[in-house]
Amino acid sequence: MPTRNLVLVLGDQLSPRLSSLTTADPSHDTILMVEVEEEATYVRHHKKKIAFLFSAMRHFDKKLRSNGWNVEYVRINSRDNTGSFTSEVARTVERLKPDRVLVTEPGEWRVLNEVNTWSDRLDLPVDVLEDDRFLCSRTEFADWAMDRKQLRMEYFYREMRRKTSLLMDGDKPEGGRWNFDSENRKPSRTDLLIPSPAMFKPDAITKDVLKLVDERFGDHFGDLTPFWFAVKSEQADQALVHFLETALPLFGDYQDAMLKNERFLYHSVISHYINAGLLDPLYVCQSVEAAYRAGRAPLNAAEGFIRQIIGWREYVRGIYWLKMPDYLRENFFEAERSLPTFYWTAKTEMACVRAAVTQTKEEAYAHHIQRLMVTGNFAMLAGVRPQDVHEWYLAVYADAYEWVELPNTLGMSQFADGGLLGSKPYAASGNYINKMSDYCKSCRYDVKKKAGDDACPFNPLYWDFLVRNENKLRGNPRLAQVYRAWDHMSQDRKAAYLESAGRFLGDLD
Ligand code: FAD
Ligand code: DLZ
Ligand code: SF4
Repeated sequence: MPTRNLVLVLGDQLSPRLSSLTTADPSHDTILMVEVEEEATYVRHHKKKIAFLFSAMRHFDKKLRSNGWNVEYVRINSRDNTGSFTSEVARTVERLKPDRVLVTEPGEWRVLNEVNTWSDRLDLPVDVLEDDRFLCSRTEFADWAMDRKQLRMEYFYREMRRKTSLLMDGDKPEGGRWNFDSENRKPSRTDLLIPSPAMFKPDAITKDVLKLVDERFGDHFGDLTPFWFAVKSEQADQALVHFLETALPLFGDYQDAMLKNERFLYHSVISHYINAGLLDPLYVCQSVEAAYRAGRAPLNAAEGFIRQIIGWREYVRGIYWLKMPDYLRENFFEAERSLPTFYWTAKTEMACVRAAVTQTKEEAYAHHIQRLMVTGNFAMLAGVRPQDVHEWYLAVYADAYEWVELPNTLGMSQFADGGLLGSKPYAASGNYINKMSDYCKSCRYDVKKKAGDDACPFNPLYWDFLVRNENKLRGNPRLAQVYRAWDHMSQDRKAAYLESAGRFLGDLD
């Protein structure tokens, strides 16, 4: 039967309720899924991330077929594979001669830009449908942002609570407050019983993919095995249930904590499932609310978790589409240092950075505070070019797509947008890391020392960063106290800080 619509389903669109799939008709339309070199290498993604996506795509293909869809699935090692979305769509159009191409809008500006050229190139209508897996559409966010001087997440989040009715008590927030974050900053404790995320054994499809990724992308960063990610929605559901039962109750309390021997703490480790389409974000939040209503989790945990998804996740996506493509070039501090090699090798004496990079290499995962306050904080203090930092984060995490990674990295962690996302840079000395983790106990540096060869590098770098960027930051009211502290410091102390920082940065080069 001739194909009426050719429906392109991308690797992060593995959801049965995807707008392109609900618009299409299995009796007339053909689905196209392609594993392409260009997507795996435009940044050299972590091996585990490529394996996760290819395996999840292959499982989704199987499910679509069993539901009666006609699927054209092009494997990465297929002889005819031309290596990019554009060339593969063109090749399939040539062969199947559909009336039109349907695609749910891609998550990345880069890909959407490409898709927008297809109608002319192929001489065919190309329909780009809204991605309604997000709760806030791009236009809705743009309307919210219009005429606002400051785009603060907290106010956006309240709108999303009202819109979704999550944790609402009539028109009031459940528990009388919108935000319970003040209860969510407990430091780490080593005497807690900490669960681990649900882990799954690779099946035959995944084993094939692991072999393939090893052969083809063996020189990319990261360990391929042990591989324990869910690769189909039923498993991702199990991972969610496991989180609700074992970790959610303490998620809030220890959200900002870090422990040397606990990589996941009470985090859900489901962002890569949500972002690829294996879990629906609203369903996840409703499940968390149900756990709270049933008395299985406290309000500070449920609210803190739901805020991450309907607040931060939706908000950063809104910012991304509002500000792209210029956002990619932002560099408020004019930072120009290249990313230090230890971001790839973990060969550094800083125990906190070593732990975060080692874990990233082994798991393609680090939790939020490691990303923000360890690797992100260090890069900003050291003056690394934000675009280098962005490419690293995009490549190394299994959950990374530009729409979510870029605002988090460039905006939240590097302050490269000059304060669109946050009212002050997330800059911190070793004291913060020491308070929230047990890393410093086994570090060769001394977190209490302010300057000198043994001093924790975060200490002098913190002041060096503030002094280096004084003209851009002194006017920030949230930093007034910090600059006052600098002003009151003795000349000797100031010189010791700056000299230590200079020596450390010189050695970095
Ligand atoms: P949990 O701590 O259990 O949080 C629950 C869920 O909330 C997550 O699964 C995620 O879906 C959502 N969430 C939490 N924080 C954020 C946030 N700031 N932005 C968007 N969603 C959030 N998240 C990504 O999904 N992809 C990225 O590429 C990414 N890059 C980041 C880069 C930097 C520099 C920073 C500071 C943060 C980044 N984040 C990113 C946000 C956050 O670190 C991850 O979502 C989180 O660590 C994923 O682990 P988890 O599933 O255990 O999350
Ligand atoms: C990240 C990724 C990788 C590594 N490979 C593929 C692929 O081969 N085929 C595919 O459809 N998608 C892949 N992806 C996800 C895409 O990069 C993602 O869909 C776009 O960036 C749009 O968000
Ligand atoms: Fe990190 Fe400094 Fe602590 Fe070492 S002493 S772990 S470098 S914060």
